[in-house]
Amino acid sequence: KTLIVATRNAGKTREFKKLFADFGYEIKDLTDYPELPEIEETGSTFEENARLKAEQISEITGELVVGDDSGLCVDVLGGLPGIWSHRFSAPNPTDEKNITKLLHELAPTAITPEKRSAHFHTTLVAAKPGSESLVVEADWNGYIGLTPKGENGFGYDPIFLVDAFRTAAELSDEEKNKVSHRGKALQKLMKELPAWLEK
Ligand code: ITT
Repeated sequence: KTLIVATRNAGKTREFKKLFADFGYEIKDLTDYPELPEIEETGSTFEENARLKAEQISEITGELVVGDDSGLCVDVLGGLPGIWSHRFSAPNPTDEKNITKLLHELAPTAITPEKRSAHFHTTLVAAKPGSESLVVEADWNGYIGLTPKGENGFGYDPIFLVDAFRTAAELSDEEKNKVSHRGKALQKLMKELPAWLEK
């Protein structure tokens, strides 16, 4: 059984593979299908973008596909970068440039962590041909640190403080998956998937 994760983000795929390890699916992502077109993320919500990725790839391939749209929402920035998280430092975004831009935008806010509260969000959409998609979502609350720390994870993990001492990039994949937005959303998905697949 194959499950395609509609992503080109290697960090996401690694977390999916760990969590789905015991579920009996072979996990592929879009790097395994170079012939597939680039899906434009034209939605204005996480769910719309996750749907675009999952439903278009499922329609083309005829396979079971999961789309993940996720991002970091910073309270003092009114929820930004949010759905723009990947493209925050456009035109040529990298994780490092995104982090630098976010820390720069937060520089005028007071140093107390409460003022730098934030959450990661993930919406997952599972799609298969000929049926209504399945949608689950989850959040992970934390604070934005003052400097990047840690080598694990991806994206904004080095500045996402999960407690007073550690960033998300200082957690192992296993530790992160137990508590993260994606880990929690994937646990919900795995719970609901068997009944939905029967439909
Ligand atoms: P795909 O669309 O190919 O899946 P993407 O990276 O563009 O890859 P998104 O549009 O969902 O995916 O953007 C998500 C961005 O949010 C991602 O690039 C990171 O910058 C950030 N992000 C999401 N989950 C994260 C996590 O667990 N840790 C750190 N940053 C995360």
